[in-house]
Amino acid sequence: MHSAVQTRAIAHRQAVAAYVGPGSGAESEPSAGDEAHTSARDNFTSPEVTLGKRCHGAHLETLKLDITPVASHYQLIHYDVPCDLDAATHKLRVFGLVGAPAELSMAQLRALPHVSVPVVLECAGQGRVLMTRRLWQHVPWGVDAFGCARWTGCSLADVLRAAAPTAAARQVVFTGADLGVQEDKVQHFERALSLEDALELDAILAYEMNGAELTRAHGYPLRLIVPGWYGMASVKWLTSIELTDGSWTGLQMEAYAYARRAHDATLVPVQYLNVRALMVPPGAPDFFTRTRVVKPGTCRVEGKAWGGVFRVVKVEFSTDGSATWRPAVLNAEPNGPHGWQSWQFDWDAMVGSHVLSCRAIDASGAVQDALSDAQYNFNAMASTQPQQVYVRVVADAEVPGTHVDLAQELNAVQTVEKRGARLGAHRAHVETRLRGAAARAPLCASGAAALFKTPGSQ
Ligand SMILES: Nc1nc2c(c(=O)[nH]1)N[C@H]1C(S)=C(S)[C@@H](COP(=O)(O)O)O[C@H]1N2
Ligand SMILES: [Mo]
Repeated sequence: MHSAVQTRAIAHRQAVAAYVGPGSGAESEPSAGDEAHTSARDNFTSPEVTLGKRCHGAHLETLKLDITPVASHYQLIHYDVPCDLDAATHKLRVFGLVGAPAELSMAQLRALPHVSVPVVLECAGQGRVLMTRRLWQHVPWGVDAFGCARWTGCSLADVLRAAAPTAAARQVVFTGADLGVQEDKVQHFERALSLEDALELDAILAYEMNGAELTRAHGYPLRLIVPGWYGMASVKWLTSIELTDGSWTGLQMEAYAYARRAHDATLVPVQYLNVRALMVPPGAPDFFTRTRVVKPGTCRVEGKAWGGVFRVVKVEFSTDGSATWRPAVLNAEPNGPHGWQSWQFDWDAMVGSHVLSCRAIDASGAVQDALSDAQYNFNAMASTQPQQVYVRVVADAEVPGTHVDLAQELNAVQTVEKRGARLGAHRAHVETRLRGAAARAPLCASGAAALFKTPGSQ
């Protein structure tokens, strides 16, 4: 039996698949001369690099922990961090179609009953580098746009009920203090929920993260947390909540949307989290490429998985670049209704090169996407192509002084990149050939192709 929220999540998923999924008639590639997208996986633009440093990703190794430390939790900040906000004077304005408008101080919010729960937060741009065409101005996330912090605050539903929405109220608009320009228009960061979602998603008006006051970058002094939805719904530096008749629309409803083209009038705004598993890359990393070095023998690979408003029922592991899958072991219970499920897989690591991947399946039967060059939606949102971790297994991998020659992998990658750049317009053809080669070749070659396909995924 699905809850009302889960039923809406399934309807949303179906709407997305019908709009931008396979066979939907969506453009599979931008047309020639497209300025909005990169033309290859390795040509990062200056805005991407700048934003990628300001808005850092999580450290994948923290997937070992049940709770992501604040400094390792990803961050996404569209404009500037508003550094003039002060908890002593901050006010949350609740207005619009309500019987009892209010201006609530932090002291008043803290006096209300509170909840304190781990919540998986994930940016909708997660895994964008795995798409053939990235949106060139946005953060080029690997699979690192996630975190599971413990958020403490009062219930959004309690505050909304106290404000007494009128019969005409349909929608709740959340406004952040941060101000900037996007699509040539000055604006605050704003995002809306339907009134029923705002009442039923267990959303939190949060003032603490991992037991301490919010940091400025994460929304001090007050932010919204919407469990089970991609991160754009969780508005930071919250200054107001407006109830409307449902007619409000704003740029972040379009920017974070499944679209077929720029300024798409019939786009589907991004909502629910997709199912996903991630692993702690095992062994030790090469500083620059993040290629892993592991010693032979049993290697316990650990990770976390989440399914948004659905439980994770299965995690699968692949040691051959996601050609074949074997079941991983789920450990105990998830760390809360909105947290994540830990899992492990004992891999018999043999000397050589390998590409490790994992994927999750949720209680509604949803499974992650397969690796694909064709997958594309205009805003490059919500990719669930599996993480790929390139591993070289060598004897004495843990002994300082051991010589490890990763030139073979580097050369393979550089050759692939050079070929791609040289052939320009024939890129798709090259990639098709590489895919064919990867299917036929021994593990080493498929490993190199996988590295090329997933810069930053480790
Ligand atoms: N006011 C405001 N809220 C915001 C944003 C923002 O730029 N401004 N970014 C959103 C996006 S897209 C994401 S993914 C999450 C990131 O939250 P975090 O930085 O705390 O991880 O915040 C959301 N809330
Ligand atoms: Mo995001």
